[in-house]
Amino acid sequence: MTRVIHTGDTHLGYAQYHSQTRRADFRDAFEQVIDDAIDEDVDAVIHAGDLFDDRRPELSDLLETIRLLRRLQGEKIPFLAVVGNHESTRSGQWLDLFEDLGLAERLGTEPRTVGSTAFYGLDHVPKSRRADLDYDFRPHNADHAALVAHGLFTPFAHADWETETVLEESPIDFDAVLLGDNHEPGTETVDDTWVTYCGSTERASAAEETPRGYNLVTFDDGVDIRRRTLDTRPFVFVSVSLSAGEGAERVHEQLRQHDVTDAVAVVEVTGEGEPVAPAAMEESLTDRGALVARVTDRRDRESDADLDVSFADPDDAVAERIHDLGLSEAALEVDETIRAGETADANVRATVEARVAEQLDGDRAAFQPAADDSGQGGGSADEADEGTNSDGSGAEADGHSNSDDGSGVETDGHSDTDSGDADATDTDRNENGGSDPDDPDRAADTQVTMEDF
Ligand SMILES: [Mn+2]
Repeated sequence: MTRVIHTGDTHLGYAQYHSQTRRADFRDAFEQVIDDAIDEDVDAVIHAGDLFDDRRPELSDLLETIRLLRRLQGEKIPFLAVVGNHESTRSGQWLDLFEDLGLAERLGTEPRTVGSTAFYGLDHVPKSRRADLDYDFRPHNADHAALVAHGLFTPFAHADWETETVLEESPIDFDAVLLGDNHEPGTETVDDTWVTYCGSTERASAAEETPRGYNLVTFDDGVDIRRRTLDTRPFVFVSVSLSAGEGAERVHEQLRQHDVTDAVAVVEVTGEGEPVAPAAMEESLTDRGALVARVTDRRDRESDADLDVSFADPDDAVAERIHDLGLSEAALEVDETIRAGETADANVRATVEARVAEQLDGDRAAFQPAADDSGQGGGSADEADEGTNSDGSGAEADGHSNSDDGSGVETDGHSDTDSGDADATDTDRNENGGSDPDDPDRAADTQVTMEDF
């Protein structure tokens, strides 16, 4: 028998809403998983990728991660993981550093047997390179086998990677596939194999309304997958529909009915009525003790459809528009160097020249315009899913969270043999909340992180 915790998408280091408290929340959620692993004395902690939110975690995030992994190490609980799209770098993987320190093991094509189960790993691989994958997993002698992978797999929402293909092409007969990337938990079977997303451990976007948690997976006669929820930062979701003649006072009245103390308050205003000033409402919510408040007036869109900018976070808005432009990877990098980079002004010209020259030499694909993936961004899931999944049972994967794979910028085509270069487009951002999946604001899942091409 083998009993493991299956977690993933912990996004350590994510200062959501530019809040250091939120950064600590992500750390705390992961620490709860570690606490439970030790309390339950599981045989291993399996991490399905996106340990870090960013490929450049800060030193404090690294130190905290080492501290937490060391707690597992002290209890002789192995930490087995794959690399997600958020944390993947071209120069090597953080996971290799932790492996070198004896704090983690990177799963791959060789079996890693824990008890009666052999575990294998498949890092996130950009779409453009999946055709070349040979799924060449080596044989094992265990009773059971499980694949740990990071990506958007069928039959879950927003899938762009066929689970059937992986299972068919793999020489191993897997009992279960333990997944990360889609932040919405869910469990299904594909060709008699259990396929499950554990979901994120903290809300990496306001679209992640259901409770956060992880899976407790037991391999015995069969595979038993149980969901455990985590005690995370409260999010208060309020939708106010105004009638003609109503305005800010009505919104305030509705908001006063909610306890927002220490919560992230996510408010949307719909319907008719008079204009409201989101900033004033956000201020009143934070005055009442909310950690963060985000108010979105959905009615703006109808009259101003071309201008899908939410001033809740201008950086995200700019990033989203740039994503929509469908620029090549090289162009995005030039933009990053000039606009938002850490390069001193005096060095911008030289830096841009050097990087473009480098790409001309080795990475011509970087000059391909991004494919048009507008229309796939954000939550294209059924709005109805949101309601049906609100019990957090995990049976549904409505996955508003992690939908845009940034396919437009995957033509990176460089020769790095390490799998899992992060896509240029980030996948799971939506700080503006709301429940309309087609709303461009909601599609602001696409935070473009251009630091590192
Ligand atoms: Mn993720």
